[in-house]
Amino acid sequence: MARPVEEWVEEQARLMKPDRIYWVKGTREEMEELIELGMTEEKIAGNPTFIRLNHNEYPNSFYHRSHPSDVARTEHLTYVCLPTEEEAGPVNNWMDPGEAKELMRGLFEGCMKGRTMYVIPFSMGHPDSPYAKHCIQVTDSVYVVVNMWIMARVGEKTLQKIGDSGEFVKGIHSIGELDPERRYIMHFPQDDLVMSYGSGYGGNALLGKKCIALRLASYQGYRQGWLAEHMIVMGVEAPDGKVTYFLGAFPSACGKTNLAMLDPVLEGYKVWTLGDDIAWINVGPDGRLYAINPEAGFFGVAPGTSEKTNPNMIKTLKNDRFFPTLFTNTAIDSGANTPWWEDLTDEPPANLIDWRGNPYDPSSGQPAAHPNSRFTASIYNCPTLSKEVDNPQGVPISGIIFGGRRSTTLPLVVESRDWEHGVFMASMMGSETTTAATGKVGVVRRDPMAMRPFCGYNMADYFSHWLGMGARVTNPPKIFMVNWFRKDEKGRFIWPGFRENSRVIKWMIDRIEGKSSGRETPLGIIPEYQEFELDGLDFDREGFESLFSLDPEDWEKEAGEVESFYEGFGERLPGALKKQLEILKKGFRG
Ligand code: GTP
Ligand code: SPV
Ligand code: MN
Repeated sequence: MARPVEEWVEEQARLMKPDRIYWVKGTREEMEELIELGMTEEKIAGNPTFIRLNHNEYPNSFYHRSHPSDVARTEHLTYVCLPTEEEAGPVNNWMDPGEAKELMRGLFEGCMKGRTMYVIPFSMGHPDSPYAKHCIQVTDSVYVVVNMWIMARVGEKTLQKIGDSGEFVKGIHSIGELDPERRYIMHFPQDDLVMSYGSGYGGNALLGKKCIALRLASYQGYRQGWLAEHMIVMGVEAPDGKVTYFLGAFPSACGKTNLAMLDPVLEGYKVWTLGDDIAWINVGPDGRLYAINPEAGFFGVAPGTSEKTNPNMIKTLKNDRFFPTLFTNTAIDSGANTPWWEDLTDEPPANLIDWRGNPYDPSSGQPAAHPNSRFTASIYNCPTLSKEVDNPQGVPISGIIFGGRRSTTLPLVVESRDWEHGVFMASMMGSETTTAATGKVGVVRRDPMAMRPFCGYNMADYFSHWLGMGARVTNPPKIFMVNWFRKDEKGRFIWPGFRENSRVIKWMIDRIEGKSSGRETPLGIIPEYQEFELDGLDFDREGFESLFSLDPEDWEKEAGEVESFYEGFGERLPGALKKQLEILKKGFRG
């Protein structure tokens, strides 16, 4: 057994003083026992941790209601603790590592008295992948243990991999009092360490996810020459049987999960799912970019998911192969004892219980499910799972898609002229904020590569790293930018989106294969009307153009906003990006 792990765990136990230490083995029977415990003894804000749902409709599914003040990531309480503020950069919160550790030790001191400390050994990435990271998280939340079991590869294999090396990523977590005033998510990239206190929710508490697989890993990738990204991984099979692999970065709650398991409307096309949130990208032996999904499950946004928008996710949620599936902060249809959320069905069922546990009043104007309510489901339950999902080397990438949520300004799709231009486009990405994080919703903020909340070091250095990766790969993937969210004057989405997005993907594949020519604009290359598959959709030429119009005034404003965002990075910002911004401005001035 891995002695260095035991010593580290003992040290945490001396600090947090749990009544018991429980080493998670990672078996199904164990999860059944923990869920049972969560239904009987373990409580969150007075509620049982788990409630059994209707297993005829949703096999193996359980419901969880989190503390009402703990329903999303809290970016203002999330810190990157590198030695200097400059290294963390202007878009991260920073605290001196020594000071932060002292603060956290104060909070952790004795916090597990009367409770059990669960020790979760898990690997991010298939344990046999050369790119996998072996990790240990301690936590006092049964909910976190069960989620981690679905989301990561939990079990003794991780302990074997760590062995006596002492090399493992460390996560210390306690839900504490679930008090927003005593809540911090602290990252120590140089120590491969995360300390998280006061939240039991999602990215704040399932430390394998955003904390380890993105913030710590992005810093490691910067040091070691690879990338950790907020991206989906998917294969798209064309009618000729050829599979093209894509990465896709979209900010939180902006369509990654939907795209990752798209059911194409186009005859003969098929999407194969590899991941819906995180990708680790390495240069392979042949000089191409290869990606793995370090996770093993989906922690997906429930509202908006339906048979119409994402039939493959509905199948995933009803699949009984991998135990269990969890629903957090959705509503409950009390008649059927099934989860319900907005747009699951056209009409809400009668007798809903809302996400807070109260009878739902449809006339309240409030949603019944929390807008950031989520499900946790195994990727192995997904009907479109790629057979390459456990390939330790990953899959070779031909296209990278960056997407934002913009009512105006950005076209449906645009292709970059080359790698440098693509990195520039991704670096200036703006997107309207969503409920995935606390704070104001619907305001445009710069979210470069959809990584603003997840980059574990100075974003200017991150841009340099991206630029440098292009030079290291032979045959770099084509880079595209998309926007499914453009609206007309009446505020309606112009593009039907969801399954129809396969039309955009088809154009990308045609571009990768050199089968369509596109048209140059100051922003990049957009499709010609006649080369874009619109059969079966009600779009005439004018309608099509309204998806692609580039308004010079909008772009002058946009360029101004990018410029001031860039200014925040001072001298650290790569000159190539400033140069690209000047080219863009000149292009629109005509
Ligand atoms: P995280 O898990 O938070 O990282 O986000 P995600 O990007 O995986 O989010 P998800 O795919 O679940 O996005 C959900 C939101 O995007 C819902 O509000 C959907 O309605 C919306 N959405 C997804 N695809 C489309 C689309 O093609 N068109 C429109 N209009 N909305 C879409
Ligand atoms: C996101 O917010 O981007 C998520 C959900 O994927 S969470 O795990 O809570 O970060
Ligand atoms: Mn995400």
